[in-house]
Amino acid sequence: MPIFQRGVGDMVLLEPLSENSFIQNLKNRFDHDEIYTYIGTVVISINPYQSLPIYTADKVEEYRNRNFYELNPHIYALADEAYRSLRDQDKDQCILITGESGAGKTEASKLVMSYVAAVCGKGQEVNKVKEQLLQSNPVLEAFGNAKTVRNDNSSRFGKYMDIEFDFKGDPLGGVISNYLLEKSRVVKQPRGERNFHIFYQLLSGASDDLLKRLKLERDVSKYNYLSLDSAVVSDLDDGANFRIIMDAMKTVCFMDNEVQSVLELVAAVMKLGNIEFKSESRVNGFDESRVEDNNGLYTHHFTVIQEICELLGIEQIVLERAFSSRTLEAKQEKVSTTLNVAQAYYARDALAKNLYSRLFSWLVTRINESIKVHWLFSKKVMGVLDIYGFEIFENNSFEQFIINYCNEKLQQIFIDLTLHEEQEEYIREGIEWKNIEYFNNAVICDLIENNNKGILAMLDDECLRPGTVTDETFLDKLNTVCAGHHHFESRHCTNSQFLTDHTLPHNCFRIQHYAGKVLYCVEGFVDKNNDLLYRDLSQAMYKARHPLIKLLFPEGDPSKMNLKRPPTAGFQFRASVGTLMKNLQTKNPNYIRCIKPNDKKAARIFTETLVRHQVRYLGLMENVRVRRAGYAFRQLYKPCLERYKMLCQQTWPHWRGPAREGVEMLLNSLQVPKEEFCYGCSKIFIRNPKTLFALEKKRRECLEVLAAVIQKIYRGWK
Ligand code: AD9
Ligand code: MG
Repeated sequence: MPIFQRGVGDMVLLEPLSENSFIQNLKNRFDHDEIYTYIGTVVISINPYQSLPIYTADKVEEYRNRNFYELNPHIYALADEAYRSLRDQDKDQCILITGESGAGKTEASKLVMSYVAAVCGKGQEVNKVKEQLLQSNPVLEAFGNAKTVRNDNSSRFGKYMDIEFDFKGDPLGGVISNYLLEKSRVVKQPRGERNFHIFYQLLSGASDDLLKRLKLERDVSKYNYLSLDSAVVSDLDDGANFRIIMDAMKTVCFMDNEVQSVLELVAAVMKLGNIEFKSESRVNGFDESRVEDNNGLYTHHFTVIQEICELLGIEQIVLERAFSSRTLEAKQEKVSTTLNVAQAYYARDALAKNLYSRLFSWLVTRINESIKVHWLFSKKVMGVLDIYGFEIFENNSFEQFIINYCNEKLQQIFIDLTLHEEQEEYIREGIEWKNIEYFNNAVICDLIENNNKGILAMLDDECLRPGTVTDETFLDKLNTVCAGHHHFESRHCTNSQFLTDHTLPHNCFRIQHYAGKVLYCVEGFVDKNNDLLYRDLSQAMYKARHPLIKLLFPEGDPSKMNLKRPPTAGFQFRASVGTLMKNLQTKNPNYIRCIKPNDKKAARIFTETLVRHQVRYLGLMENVRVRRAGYAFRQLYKPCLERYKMLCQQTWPHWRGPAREGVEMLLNSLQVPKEEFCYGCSKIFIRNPKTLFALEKKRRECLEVLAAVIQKIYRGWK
């Protein structure tokens, strides 16, 4: 097999092509620290789990303004190509980064951003914009990332960032959209995982004085919401990162008082976990919850609830009342019912989750204010999408369901644009084509998002239905409606024999995702989808004197009482993913497919079975087959002729006939072998990237000669 020492850079050129040779090629390259490999214009990136000297300023210079296939495969080549087509051809771009948790998506997105920042315009104003765009990353990572068993810096929210440029290609600013933060993490973390980074960073990096102002103690073990077993992550320096984040917030133009407000809320969330409740018997026989009068953490003269109320500017009695009773509104009548201890803990956790996730959304809004483009002139856009990767844990809940649904949608867009669309184009252009089979995951997307019978729609139906609604009634419904769907399995599917798996636990259903089977436990689905916060709590928050917290709970405003139920979490997510997909489809896509080489987060280990699995589900073999059977490059006749007409006497400077004939004349005169190209109805198709590269090289040489001639004439005139 002619695999060169460092493997073949573009899988399209791999001979012979098989799954084994494909993986061998990846391994061969990975062993030589070549972590990037192409499939045509798609970049495969394998996480090296070590810092490689391939992102230096010299490397940036090397890739700058160079043809995509000219140099060794690199993420910079993709970034450069995307940036240049945006700048020179006025095409909006999007960078789609996919891969499972820990595969390197977030790092890849930062590399693309830093490359673009390095090669685009300079100047004081432009540099400020660049700094702000780049520095938004550490801020959002501190609040939205956490250590999981898969990744020490796992994104627990989805992020899409539009970077906007002027006609010269200078950055003007941007807009960030965030997708559903995994807020359940605030109050509970799976074994071996941590809460969001900011909690640990604050405790470790804040000065004694700041901690005192926030009524905090440095010791992580003092806080119930912070997991202890993995509080220290070997590669993370929480203290140093805290200072980096504080600086980054300054760069993104947070005022000192805003930073202080944010930290006060973080402290309050942390302390909420320490409120305990006890049961108090009432005359009517009911038990009512009371806040336990325990000692505050910092000064032993205060109770925790006192400290929280001081931090947030809330009257203690108001918050205490909201933890022991709730007001129900029925037919314009207000009825107050008491909360028992379990309900009080539920209310406490709901408040902590809501406070934190709303704070996170506020941070995104606040950053957007800073990086917003103020002038209304035509702009070009590069979107960078970095979401949470596909996840299979021991226990998978609503969050994994949402995350994996998002990944299905991205896989769908990849299939649509690279496999389906590619084959359709050949047919449209009248080019002879043999169809290549691939798995289309549209059927799984439909199982989840179908308006009537989709899992999310049924969950909403359950949540909105009057009567007793539980996770079990939801599962019953799934068992009836989804029975018979080839990607759905459960223990009690009705009207289906062959998909009833008696080995499955009672409270679970299983989905055969494109990337593997995932068993979801329905526990908490209804609750998390409902995402309800007792009105008494939102009203208590709205009454707070704290400037930020008031903003976060607008529904607590009694004058704007809205009895309409807010949309469910699932509904909102489905809608925002739908909008995102539509947005992506209007842009020219650039793909980075990230692969995780091992499960140990370790350098130099390439676990073949793991990589094989990813290669399969990412559809990379189909991708390379379509690409090979087809043509690497295509362009409408007219722009193609315009670009290369100088290479042929008959077409230069003007070609008077139809563009297609001009291109024919051009390719014939350059003696490009016949099997290298094919004439479609409106486009020329070129098979091998090397052919295109040769054309580009000739064009460059020609331009140099022309430039020299012009200079000579100019000098002659002088
Ligand atoms: V998740 O879906 O958010 O859980 P990601 O985003 O795919 O996941 P991430 O980019 O966070 O993974 O990468 C995980 C870790 O791998 C990083 O923290 C780095 O330590 C390591 N990594 C990833 N890419 C590179 C790289 N190009 N060079 C060096 C890398 N290290
Ligand atoms: Mg990530």
